[in-house]
Amino acid sequence: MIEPSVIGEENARREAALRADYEALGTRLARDGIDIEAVKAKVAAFGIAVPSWAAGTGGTRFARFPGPGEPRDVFDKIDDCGVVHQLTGATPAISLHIPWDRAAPEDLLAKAKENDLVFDAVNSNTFQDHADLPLSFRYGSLSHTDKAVRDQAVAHNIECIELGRRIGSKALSIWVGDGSNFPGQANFTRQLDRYLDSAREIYAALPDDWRVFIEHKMYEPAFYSTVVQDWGTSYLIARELGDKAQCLVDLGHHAPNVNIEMIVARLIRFGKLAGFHFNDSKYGDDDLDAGVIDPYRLFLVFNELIEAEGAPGFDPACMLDESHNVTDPLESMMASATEVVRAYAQALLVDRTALLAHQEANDALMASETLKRGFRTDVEPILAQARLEKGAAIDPLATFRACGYRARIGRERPAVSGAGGGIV
Ligand code: LRH
Ligand code: MN
Repeated sequence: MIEPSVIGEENARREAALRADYEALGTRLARDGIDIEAVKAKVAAFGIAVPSWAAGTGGTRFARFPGPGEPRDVFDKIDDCGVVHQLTGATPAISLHIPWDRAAPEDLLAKAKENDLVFDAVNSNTFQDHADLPLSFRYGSLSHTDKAVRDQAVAHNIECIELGRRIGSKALSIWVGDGSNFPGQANFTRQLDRYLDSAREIYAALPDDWRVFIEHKMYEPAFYSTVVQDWGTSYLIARELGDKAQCLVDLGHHAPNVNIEMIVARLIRFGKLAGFHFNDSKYGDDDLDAGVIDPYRLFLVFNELIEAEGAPGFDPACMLDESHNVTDPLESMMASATEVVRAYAQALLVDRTALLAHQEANDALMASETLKRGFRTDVEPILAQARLEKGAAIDPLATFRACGYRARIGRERPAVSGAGGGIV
């Protein structure tokens, strides 16, 4: 963790300016009939989960360029994610990936407690071969033609549920890369039915209070067809499995220009929205920092979430899923978490009564302007005030750079080479 006095010193230098900005924004919002304290309270209560696998430098199939202080193991990753939460106050949970993060549950719990973190969904991994598993997932996993490989993949997912149960997780997140690269290589229907058979076995192993998240993705690593390729397939699978199965939306898993906020509205309407892997993208599954390419899209997703707040069973899991190839991974996670909270805060400011009236009156421009008014509002004083009141940093990035954490772990942890490519 970071020395609290360092955060105190950095905050002390910024508090007067923040107070002035917060008061000015409060006055402006009050003119719109909005109580800034009420918005701040909701922002303060909002938290997202960070992915353990994004604590280290990410890569592409071409290369990975690790920096100083790369995490050596899951415990370093939890320490690093602890710092992100300490400075942003907005990332109280960490999502693990197995087998990358396999460790004794009691050790994981102790390290998480040390960092004031809890565990969110557990991610299974049947898109890589495991050193301790005899069969290969080269031609798929849950949908593989060979029952023995499917059984191996099912057993791995059940192992993830067991570990997750012992560390307090309440969800299993399943993304499989299963698909094909050649027309004719796979029978689409037989392949999906094999996937469904496997998924039913996993579903049957879920504790009563758990959920299973089905994550769709258009392509990669398969480049012709993907078994769980789009939200429609994911929805059909979740409906086939049962009430504990829902659909996870990774923002980068769609073709460019797909209307993701409408997919979100559909999944909410039918009670099947599991939650999100937030990131941003311009072309493919770029896993860029949330809000860096299209912050308005992120805002529009949150606009749908606010519309649905209070709906029965509506409990979307908000997580980041990114690959930080050219930035300090912790700085990127802090900036991304802040952009997600910013989109939430801006969506809270939308005058929903006016919006509905404009929609019902087909006043397209005023409906758009009503949304934009929320998006155009600089909510930074609310975010910073919420952080300050939580003992976090008014300016997380500046405080991170001032505290010397990167240099410290750079000294403590051995340098690693960037052998080969790969996302982690
Ligand atoms: C697949 C994915 C999935 C994770 C992986 C690290 O692209 O989004 O959520 O398992 O990234
Ligand atoms: Mn994802």
